[in-house]
Amino acid sequence: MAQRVDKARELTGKPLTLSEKILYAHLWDGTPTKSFERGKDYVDFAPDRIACQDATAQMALLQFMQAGKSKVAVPTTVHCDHLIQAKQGAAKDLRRANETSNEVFDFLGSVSNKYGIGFWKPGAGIIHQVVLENYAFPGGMMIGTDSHTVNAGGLGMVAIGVGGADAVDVMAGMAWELKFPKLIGVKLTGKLNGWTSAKDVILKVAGILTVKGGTGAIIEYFGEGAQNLSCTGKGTICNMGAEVGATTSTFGYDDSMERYLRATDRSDVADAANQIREYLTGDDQVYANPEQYFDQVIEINLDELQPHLNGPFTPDLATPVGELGEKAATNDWPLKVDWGLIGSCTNSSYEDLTRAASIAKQAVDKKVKAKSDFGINPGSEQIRYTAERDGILKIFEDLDATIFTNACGPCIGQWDRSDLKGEEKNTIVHSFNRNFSKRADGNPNTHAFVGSPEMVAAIAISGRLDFNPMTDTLLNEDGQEVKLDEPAGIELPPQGFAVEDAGYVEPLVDGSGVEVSVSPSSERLQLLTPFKPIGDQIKGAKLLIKAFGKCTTDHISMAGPWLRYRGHLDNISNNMLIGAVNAFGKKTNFVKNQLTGEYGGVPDVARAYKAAGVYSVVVGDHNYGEGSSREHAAMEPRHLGVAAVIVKSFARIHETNLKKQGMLGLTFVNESDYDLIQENDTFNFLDLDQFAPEKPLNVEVVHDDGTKDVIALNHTYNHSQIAWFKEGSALNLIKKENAS
Ligand code: MIC
Ligand code: SF4
Repeated sequence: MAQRVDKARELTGKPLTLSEKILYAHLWDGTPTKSFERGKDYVDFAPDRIACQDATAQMALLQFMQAGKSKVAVPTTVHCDHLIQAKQGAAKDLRRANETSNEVFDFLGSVSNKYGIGFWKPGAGIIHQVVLENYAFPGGMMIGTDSHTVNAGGLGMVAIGVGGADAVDVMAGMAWELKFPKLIGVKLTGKLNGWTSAKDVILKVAGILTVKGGTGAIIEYFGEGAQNLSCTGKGTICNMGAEVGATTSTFGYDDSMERYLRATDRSDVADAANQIREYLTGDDQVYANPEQYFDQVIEINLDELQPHLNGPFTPDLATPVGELGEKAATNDWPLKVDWGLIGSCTNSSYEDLTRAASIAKQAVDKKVKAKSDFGINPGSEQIRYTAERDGILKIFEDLDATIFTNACGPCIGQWDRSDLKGEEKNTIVHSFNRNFSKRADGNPNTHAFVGSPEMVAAIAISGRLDFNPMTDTLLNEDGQEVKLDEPAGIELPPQGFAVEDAGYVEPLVDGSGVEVSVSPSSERLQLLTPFKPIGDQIKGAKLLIKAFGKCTTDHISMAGPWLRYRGHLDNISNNMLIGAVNAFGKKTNFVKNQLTGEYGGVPDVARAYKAAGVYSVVVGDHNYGEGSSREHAAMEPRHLGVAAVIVKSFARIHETNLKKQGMLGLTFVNESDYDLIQENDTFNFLDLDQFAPEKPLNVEVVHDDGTKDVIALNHTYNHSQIAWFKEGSALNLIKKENAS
């Protein structure tokens, strides 16, 4: 690393940020030979490892199985965490998940065993906590098939969320390509105090940058304030960097990371890191004059930072606690809070649980009954076991909390919420990272607010969204007014972490004899058939839907109950865009079939076009495909005959996913052309046969009355990505290359 970084410093002729050091140290070609232009050059990288979770691993591994390799080329792990529904508590829920998803877990387990992939069983924990505890290391680069892979930035990595097809490249021993990111520096001064926590740093950053402000950039945190944060706190901040669209976020190696590495039984890694300490953080000159070296700089004083609650429906709507009463009244958000949920990959560390428990304990001691229901998802079996040993879980249980499995649970809609009958308007608070409409419980009228675990605990105890624990009192069972003291947490367990069975299964050294079988009649798994190239003559394509407003991957391919079909492309395609609002009529899952004039669900109309041999086109607004890494959001439209997705702007991972699947992801040169698109439009691509990098494409849009508009569309395809389009998908190209 030292040698490569020194070379990069020489070539760029300037001091380096940590992000640049890690990027230049992981070039596919080894020692750097030239400097790259940020935001412009496509660069081939060689990540150190890969992590996949059960909901995305199915498609990733189904693709990998077609790549013709006998083993993964770099260390890879699969984590079973998304498919476990929270309902009655850990023991029962886990048993049920093992029954209902047995086929999928077996598939993932045997594919892992066959191809040399480490397998973390259901109940072992949430991918990003497990990765932080076991695999992340300062100065490393990893990719993962989940947008919150970025969590590992808390241990000084460049860790990036990708679609399964990207992971397949690296598993198959090929380079991984990324446009060299821009750099946003966040200087943290001061020290967190009182009710403010690491979560509030990212809630604040989200308010400043908004859901697309980090697109194409790495966010690098530095300054004395950064050093004052715990390692898992840094993980929280990096994790939620996904919510501003950032490629990833990272922090320089420091004492907090060393403490964490030693506490998680990795003193060897800490010792190795200590030997090249200066290479694992940004150069002093960079942090002294950040404006000269970053594309954008934000400064946050932790001494003054206020606790926030962000929401509802979007993670960047930041409101300081204390101002929520007024805002809720103006916007008609229900003040009564029904649930407080603590957990998810962003906030389920030992420290998080102890800080929240310090609030819960006060409620018990001061005889305050919690007004909302409480649910807790520990981040890993190691955290759960240790927290149980240290009496922390007992505190929550004394407050009648339900301890759910060490898994994603309600964060991804795996939540059987029994307190609501229909689609009642209601409010919940949680320590998760995303709060898109319908995400936790499928109810479009659930107003979800994101806060720190300790703030979630306080709000849930009070049962009111406008409760401000810093100033307000609560009435206890004896009718006395009591106040909650500031939270107090424990960074790392004083007696060390402990665990009996962490839930890890080591793969066979030689897995060639392992049989992987997929039943042709399975409704959950389906072997993939290669996509046929779309070709360069797209004429007469019909508008499928013009999506109005926010269209995240949750809108395109909803999670919750649909997680069931993540390994079966045809079945999961029945959820395609059913959450997107049609700009014509403003309804969801109700679009016009131009061939019949009748209205129907989006997947049905798409299937009708496909059956008639007609391509279709999806049109969307800004930051289309925000959120998840799930490539189903690209594979479904591809499978159902969508040739092009034309939007004002894309979220990074989704745009790449579309390219990988051999379809067109294009943006309006003039954003206002979005307004020209009408319900009965037909699209004729005029110059797709001249598809070339940096050359806009032109499409003729024919309206119902026969009038036409020719619209210019930008794209970011480079030569190799155009080759994917021509072959029908990136996978088709890999197969072809491996066969020759
Ligand atoms: C999410 O938080 O949205 C998920 C579920 O973890 C996704 C992955 C998926 O859809 O499987 C993500 O963040 O990438
Ligand atoms: Fe799981 Fe939620 Fe984290 Fe996604 S954000 S990995 S669903 S805990």
